[in-house]
Amino acid sequence: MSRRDEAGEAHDSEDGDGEAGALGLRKIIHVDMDAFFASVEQRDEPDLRGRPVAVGFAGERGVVAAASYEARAFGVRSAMASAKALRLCPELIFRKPRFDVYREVSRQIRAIFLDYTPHVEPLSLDEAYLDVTADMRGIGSATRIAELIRARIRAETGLTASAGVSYNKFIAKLASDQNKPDGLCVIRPSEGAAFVAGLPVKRFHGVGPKGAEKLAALGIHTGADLRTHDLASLRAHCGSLADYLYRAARGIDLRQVRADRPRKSVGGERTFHHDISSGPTLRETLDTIVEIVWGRIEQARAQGRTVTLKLRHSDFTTLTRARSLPRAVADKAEFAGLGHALLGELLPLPQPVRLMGLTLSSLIGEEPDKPEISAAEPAGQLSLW
Ligand code: DCP
Ligand code: MG
Repeated sequence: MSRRDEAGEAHDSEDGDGEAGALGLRKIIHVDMDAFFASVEQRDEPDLRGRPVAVGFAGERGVVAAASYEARAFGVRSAMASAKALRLCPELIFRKPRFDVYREVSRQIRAIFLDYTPHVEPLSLDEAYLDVTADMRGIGSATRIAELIRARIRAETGLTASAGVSYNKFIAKLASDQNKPDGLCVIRPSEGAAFVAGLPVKRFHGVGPKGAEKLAALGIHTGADLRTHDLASLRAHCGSLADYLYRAARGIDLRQVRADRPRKSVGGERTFHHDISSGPTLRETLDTIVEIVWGRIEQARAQGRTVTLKLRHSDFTTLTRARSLPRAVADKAEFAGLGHALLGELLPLPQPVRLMGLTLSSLIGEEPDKPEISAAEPAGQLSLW
């Protein structure tokens, strides 16, 4: 929708898209880098190009964070145990993650997005939603904007990205996955419902492996199956995700692209110079972290119900333990007490740790939209049940 201002120039209105906006019809691009960590390693080490590469640790407890498309041909996937990946692909080449480099690329692509719209919502280091309804540079179509962005990412980072272009976030994200790697997929409003009907629900953002199992137990495997269930039945079985799924099955998603997502947690973590396994040393470190984090909580005037303790082993496997109260954590002593109780459950440790973190979440007044999206790196598998 456009209107004419006094200077006679046509431009889109920022907020009121009238009827189309109310129906959730916007122009959304979802951009997602291809095999992100692995592609960065192949870019920076040309010998790795064209070969099966995994980013992660090869050790017994190691996990694959990212797999190059050459590795995927053997069945290697993110979150797979490294030992299994090596069985599937004995020539698999492992590289350790270099988060600083990934963060730098993430900054570069974000700067490119912001050249086309201020409405950029990052989901993780390598993906973001863009609302380009307003077409602020007068490029003419969302598809063209997506093409320009993909070309610039390639030119400026030496990496490829895939993009989905559609009328809402839900479909744009599914579309970006459709023609990976280095692909573009456009789903128009008239095509949305049919597109969704044909997809397995496990591809829906927010449906993790457990969610997919639950839906399968109800006989729901595809978008078309989902559509046969009414809202009441979904509410009975899927809790807070029901409304989202009900609309999703119809190709509808009313969520806005939110450039500044509310803060979801306040926390802090510490990486050790030497790996630690001694209980008393860990407890001392926890006290230091409590001091730092509680300072941040006070500064942010945050109030939250959930305390999460994170421990990362030297092979990067991570353990988390969380406890939630029915009300906000009252003070520093209670916060510390909960942290120590969580640590107590994990002691003695089977192997030393290199990092400890403590976080306060379920912040009062800041409960996020569904589905809950991890804004943190690396995304991991989202699960809403
Ligand atoms: N990542 C991770 N652990 C996971 C999943 C992902 O550490 N369980 C990291 C490594 C990935 C990056 O996040 O490179 C981006 O995740 P994606 O799900 O977008 O996967 P890729 O970019 O690797 O591949 P694709 O081409 O399928 O997007
Ligand atoms: Mg990706």
